[in-house]
Amino acid sequence: MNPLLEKFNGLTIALSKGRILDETLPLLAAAGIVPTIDPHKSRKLILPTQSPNVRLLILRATDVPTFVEQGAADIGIAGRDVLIEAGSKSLYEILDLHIARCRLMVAYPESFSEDVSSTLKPLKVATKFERITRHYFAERGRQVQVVKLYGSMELAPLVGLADCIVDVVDTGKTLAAHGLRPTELIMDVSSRLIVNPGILRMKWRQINPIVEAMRHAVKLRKNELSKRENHVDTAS
Ligand code: PRT
Ligand code: MG
Repeated sequence: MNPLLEKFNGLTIALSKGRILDETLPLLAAAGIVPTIDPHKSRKLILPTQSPNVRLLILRATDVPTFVEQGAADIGIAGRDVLIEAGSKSLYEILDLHIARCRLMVAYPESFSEDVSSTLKPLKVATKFERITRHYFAERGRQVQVVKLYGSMELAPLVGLADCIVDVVDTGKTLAAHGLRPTELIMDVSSRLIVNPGILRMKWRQINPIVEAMRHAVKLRKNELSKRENHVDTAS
């Protein structure tokens, strides 16, 4: 039998590959969870750790809520943008990790004229955050036509596919490089540790020490960062 199909009785943690992963690994290490295979070098999607009772799943960010909700993973880490877009009512956000911070914003081409936005015609918005976008504009009484994309949103206004975009912004360089200006903040985003409440009750003794160790590591990291910021302030 394929050993990967054998039942695993320990703790399974769903991680987002990509940019969140680098900042996640030190926080996990602080909780004593260290993969025995380098996730950046391996093609494996299930990674063992130094603890035989803990394994990691390396997933596409948008799939993390599904794995945790369905109980295929016990806990998970994903951006707030992804979690709110998933809209799951059965996930519990247990800790803000303060990593992979960014903002979800509406961005228009620099040449976009206000007159167009004030017409009764629906605003065409390109985004992968379909639910959040509909909710945001509906709350403001603005009719929209959402163009669902899976990436490179900034291209849409340049080729006439949309009037504006809703996307995650960090430095703003990607938007600027495409002549787009972020104008409206929808939400601040950071990555969160999520659990399935039923599993949290069942596996409390395993999960709680990990959460507390990560909480402590997040606090230390925040203190370290603000010390550095203060140092830059006083030096300048
Ligand atoms: O790429 P893929 O489609 O597989 O998945 P993904 O885009 O969801 O994964 P990934 O790894 O790109 O992002 C995962 C999570 O990281 C997001 O859900 C956010 O919570 C968080 N995050 C933090 C970001 C950024 N910062 C960010 N800058 N996600 C994406 N970006 C993009 C941004 O949209 C822009 O296109 O990075 C580009 C550069 O940003 P600027 O503003 O610094 O130029
Ligand atoms: Mg991406």
